[in-house]
Amino acid sequence: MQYKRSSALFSEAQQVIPGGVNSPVRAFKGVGGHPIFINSAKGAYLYDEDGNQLIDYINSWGPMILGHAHEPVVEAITTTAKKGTSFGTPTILETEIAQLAVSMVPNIDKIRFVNSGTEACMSAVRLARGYTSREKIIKFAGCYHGHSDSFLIQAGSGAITLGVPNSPGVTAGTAKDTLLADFDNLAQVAELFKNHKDEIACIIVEPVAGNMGCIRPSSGFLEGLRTLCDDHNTLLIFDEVMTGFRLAKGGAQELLGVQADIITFGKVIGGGLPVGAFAAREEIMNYLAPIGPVYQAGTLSGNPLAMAAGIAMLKELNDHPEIFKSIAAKTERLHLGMESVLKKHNIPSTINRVGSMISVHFSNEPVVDFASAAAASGERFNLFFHGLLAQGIYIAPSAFETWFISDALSNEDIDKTVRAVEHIVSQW
Ligand code: KE4
Repeated sequence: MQYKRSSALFSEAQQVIPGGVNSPVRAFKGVGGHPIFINSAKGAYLYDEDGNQLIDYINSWGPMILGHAHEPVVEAITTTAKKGTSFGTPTILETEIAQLAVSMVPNIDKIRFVNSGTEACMSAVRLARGYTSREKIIKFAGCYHGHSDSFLIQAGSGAITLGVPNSPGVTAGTAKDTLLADFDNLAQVAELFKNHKDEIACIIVEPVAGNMGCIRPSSGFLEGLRTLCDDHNTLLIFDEVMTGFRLAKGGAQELLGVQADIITFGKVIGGGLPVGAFAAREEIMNYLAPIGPVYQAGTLSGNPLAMAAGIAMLKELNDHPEIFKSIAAKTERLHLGMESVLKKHNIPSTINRVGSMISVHFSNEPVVDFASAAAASGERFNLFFHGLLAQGIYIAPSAFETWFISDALSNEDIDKTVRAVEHIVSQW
């Protein structure tokens, strides 16, 4: 396959957009080469500006769980758009999607809609700080909660010291209130509570990590966080921007059986339009303006066009819960197929999978946290990525991302992907 037009379009884009993209991971910096410009998409396939058809395993980084241009979602958007796209007033669509989300997700009474996962996580942390009157938060190395200052923090000298900024523009003042621990390491979290007694407003965690590849925590980790939070009157925030409405109707809380205090959403909940949300039991959510003291706002929050897309998406998932089993089975087929090929050719590799999230790591060691994810071979991943792209298969352009399976993928698409993997690794 050739991507000449994408290459030219990328040069043009870089003249007027920093790095030619509106989100860094799209620029292929991690894997080399240039990004692919997509013209349209339908079902499991992307159609790029060079006329190539690509099997899509990113699905806009999660939202397209039913495949691209899913008819009921498109219909909802086009019908609603004709009535106006945003009024800056309450609409019945907001109440409808809120009632639907509350009925699908355990342990929430109220939900506030925003415009991105970043906004949802940023607002959830402010709400936790306001509700507890505490300032510090705990996050985990390798977990990503969007680009709000409090999250762009890396471990200081030791893994559990005060955080330091990992981006210019983030101040030391902000960084000092973010504490870091290694994912899946309960002892480090207990140590942080010991060193910062009564200072910690919340722990924010991806209940299944998706930003260092896909990593399911060991059993007992999330339960341990729940206990530590209960013991210290700290709120537990599950960042379900990736896992919400993907791992199950009720997300990771339902699949893993652990309850958080605040849950954040994005991606699937918007049906492909810009929507984020955060939700909790009533006594916490009532701390939010206009009824409570914690301020949070947004011009386009809950706009009818995005709400209509989200309602169509959530209705499909709510009315057809068998979809979750279907996408998990497709992901298992992909996993077993790739695993048998990688083993046959003795390629040091490990595949992580939870539901319809999956990632391939070129390492003989299990990938259980950021350090083990980083220890895998980036060089082999880049060869793997470009080898698949050359055969019309589009996976995430970074070894630290997760693949997202859509229900539009057929067994033939999956088997073609496994054959393409064999074509690559048989030459290593
Ligand atoms: P957004 O602000 O990008 O909508 O959501 C931020 C976010 C929050 N929490 C989790 C667990 C997330 O994965 C994300 C965003 N995910 C990335 C993919 N790793 C989006 C892709 C991108 O940054 O372009």
